[in-house]
Amino acid sequence: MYRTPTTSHPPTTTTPGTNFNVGPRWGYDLPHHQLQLICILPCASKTYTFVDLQLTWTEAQQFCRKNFTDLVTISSQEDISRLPRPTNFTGLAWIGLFDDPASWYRAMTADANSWRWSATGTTSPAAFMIWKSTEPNFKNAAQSCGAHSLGAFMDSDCTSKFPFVCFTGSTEKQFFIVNSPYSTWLDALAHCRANYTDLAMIENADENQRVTDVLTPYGHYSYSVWIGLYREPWMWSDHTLRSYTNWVPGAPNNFYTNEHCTVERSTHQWDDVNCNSKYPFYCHKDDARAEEVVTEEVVSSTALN
Ligand SMILES: [Ca+2]
Ligand SMILES: [Ca+2]
Repeated sequence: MYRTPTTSHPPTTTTPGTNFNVGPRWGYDLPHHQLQLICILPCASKTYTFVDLQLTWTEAQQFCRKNFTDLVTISSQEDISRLPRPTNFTGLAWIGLFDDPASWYRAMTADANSWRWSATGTTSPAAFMIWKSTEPNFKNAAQSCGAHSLGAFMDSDCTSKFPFVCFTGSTEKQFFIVNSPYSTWLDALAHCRANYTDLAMIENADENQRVTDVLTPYGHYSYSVWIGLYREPWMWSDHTLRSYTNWVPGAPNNFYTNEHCTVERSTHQWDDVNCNSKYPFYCHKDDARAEEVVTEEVVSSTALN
């Protein structure tokens, strides 16, 4: 069952690139990871702890989960103002934001930062993917839209302008190349939804071949064309997405092509770095969760008496 085009949620109002939100904004069912962001009163309060140990991001995550609740999650400037950075500490410190390649590198998983098809807003049950040899590489931390080139997938900057492939049908898809105008991924999506079903959704080798075939007569076989693959890079350690960010200008940039974890600088601004670097870190403890445990213990002791 594919979505039907909607006029109440125009897709072109969003800034493409990192943190754009294709799913619920345009009429899909709300993903489970966003349901977790809904705050039911009373909201959980958190306490923050600075841990002065030099650990990798994953080691820090394990430490926080064992001794607190998790690596810190930041949703607002107010959260930042509560971080207990030591006054004499000017170095880098891990926060809970990361872009785990295990979630998206040649994989289509249920994680919030993994690949989706625009037609459904979800991963494909078949999880079919066929990547070019050096892709996906999340170059410059700017490539979160999927293109098709030489019969295989690649990730590209969503603001690049390419021809694109739309489709109609569900059980038997038909694919159509749109040559003009070359469009950003979001504009291509809008065009496909207005005139066809959606951007091309490729779920098996046969469909991949048929997409390749529709490009060949138009001379675009060796060029990149947009397809309906996209993802929302970066998620928090608890696997949620948050709209608030506080990147330092120029970040994230995936400068060394292996920068998938986030540190806080002394200015409280964020940068993406190699997850295997070792830094101190912030943990948070969910106080409401602690109170729930206390409540359960009280009930248990009462029952025993
Ligand atoms: Ca790429
Ligand atoms: Ca960086």
